[in-house]
Amino acid sequence: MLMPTAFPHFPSRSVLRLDGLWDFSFMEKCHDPLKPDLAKVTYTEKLAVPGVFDTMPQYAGKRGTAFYRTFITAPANARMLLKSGGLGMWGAFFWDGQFIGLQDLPYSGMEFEFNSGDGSCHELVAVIDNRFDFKRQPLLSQNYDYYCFGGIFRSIELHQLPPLAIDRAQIRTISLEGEIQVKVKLTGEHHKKIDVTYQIDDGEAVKLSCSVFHEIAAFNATVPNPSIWSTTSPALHTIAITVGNDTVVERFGLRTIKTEKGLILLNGEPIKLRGYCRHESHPEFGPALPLQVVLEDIQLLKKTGCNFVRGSHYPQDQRFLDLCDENGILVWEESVGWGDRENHLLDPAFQEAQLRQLPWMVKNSFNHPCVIFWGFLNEGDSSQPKTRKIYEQMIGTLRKLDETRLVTYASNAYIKDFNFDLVDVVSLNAYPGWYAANQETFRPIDEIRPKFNTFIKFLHESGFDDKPFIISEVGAGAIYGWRDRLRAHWSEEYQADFLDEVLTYFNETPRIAGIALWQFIDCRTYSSSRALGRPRAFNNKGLFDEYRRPKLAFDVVSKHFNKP
Ligand code: ADA
Repeated sequence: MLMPTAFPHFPSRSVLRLDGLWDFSFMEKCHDPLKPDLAKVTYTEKLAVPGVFDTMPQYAGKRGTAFYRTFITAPANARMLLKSGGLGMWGAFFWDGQFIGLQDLPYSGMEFEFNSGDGSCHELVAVIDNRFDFKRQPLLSQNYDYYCFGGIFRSIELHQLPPLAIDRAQIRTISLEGEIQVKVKLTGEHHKKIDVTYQIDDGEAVKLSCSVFHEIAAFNATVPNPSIWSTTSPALHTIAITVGNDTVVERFGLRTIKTEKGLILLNGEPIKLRGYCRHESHPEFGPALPLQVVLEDIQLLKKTGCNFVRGSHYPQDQRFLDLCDENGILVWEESVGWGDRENHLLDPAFQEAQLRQLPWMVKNSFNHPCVIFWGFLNEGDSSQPKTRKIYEQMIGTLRKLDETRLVTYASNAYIKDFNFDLVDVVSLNAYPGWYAANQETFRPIDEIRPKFNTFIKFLHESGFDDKPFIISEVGAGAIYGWRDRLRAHWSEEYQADFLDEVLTYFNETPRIAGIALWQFIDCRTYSSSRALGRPRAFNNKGLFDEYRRPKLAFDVVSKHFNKP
């Protein structure tokens, strides 16, 4: 089989990739971006898709409504599917002036089906809004410690669908010896029984007749020459599935992920997770990273000996996950949420949007062997009993969508957290030695061990010894190039000393199953007065700066992470 480079791949369909230059117009005060008067928009220039407009010289830092337009040739009255990989902060699509889809979940890959209508030349407009407005966009807020960019972050594709089409196929590992379960989700016209043909890698094509239940055709199969996926040997397999005139090629890995007695087991073997939280961010491209930058990040991650990335704080770019699959990097993927307090957590619109993110995230990333954790609600108000219900709902939804992965959330409620009993893995964000509890402490680094030791004691006393514990954030800021003989806060020296202590402690403490240092690269953040605590309006706790230049701590972290 000719090997595609991106998955899922639909070789039998007509697929238009819409990346390129689109006509562009910007309006600061569009009253209702869901009902724009498109006839009145004058397109004055061209902008790149994918791309963000609010780092471009003319629109830098601006908030408002952007109109992106392109023209497409498509047959009349055809069944079409628009696949948009992710945008921000809010978007709506119009086809020949008619509304076809709302992409209101930032960073989530979403899909919209519609009919192409009359004629063959069509206008596609994406209306993108990057204004903070809780009513329109309850998932993002100006308080979040990362810049909320405006634009089309990831590729857009247009598929022409046959009357019976394959949505996705989910592959589950039943045994590491190569037994898999395949669930093919169908859309369109189908009978209760359908003929399916599949081929795994270069094996023989197999034909079978399958019952369809709730639009899903399920069957078991055996990988002819199975190889297990692991961090040291990330073997991948492909399966091509044909139903009617539609074929999908999915890539997967044979691996299991479980917990036992406080340990994380990959393929039945304990593994200690060593890595970073990573933002998809760049001063010029925002989250619309060129593939070269994504690849550069992968190479830097590997260079420091990391085997784990927490994809903070949103559903990930599929190209990054593909590369993690290929390079044996484990991933925690999470939905959007950041430090939301009780008033947000109890708000019905916020909750609805929170829950609606999960099926998209799971659908898009299900077949990536690299993804081992589903996460949500970073630093939500988990010490408030009233918020427990939304935690239960998020976890319940995730488990229902995917019983094969572990569920967790990053807590900063420390020993006051109310919801640890619900998760598979307890994850704690804490900044001892940086945001010092006692500002008079002469050596703040001395706060690190007691802080985590107290937490480990709390877990023991709460009866959570069986749950793995990972440090999901810890870090110290360092401004690239700022060197200081006194090794003070913000210097590269302080960060290097800090991470040396954190990782010495981590390596010595078997109770800690993993660590995600905050953070991999510096990322742009607040433009408000909150930036007073964020010099340069960047979160400067990266091991690399925003241009991926290593700080002093690079050697320290590499030394610890590369220890056998
Ligand atoms: C948090 C948060 C991160 C970042 C970090 C920090 O706990 O989850 O996004 O803001 O703190 O740098 O303080």
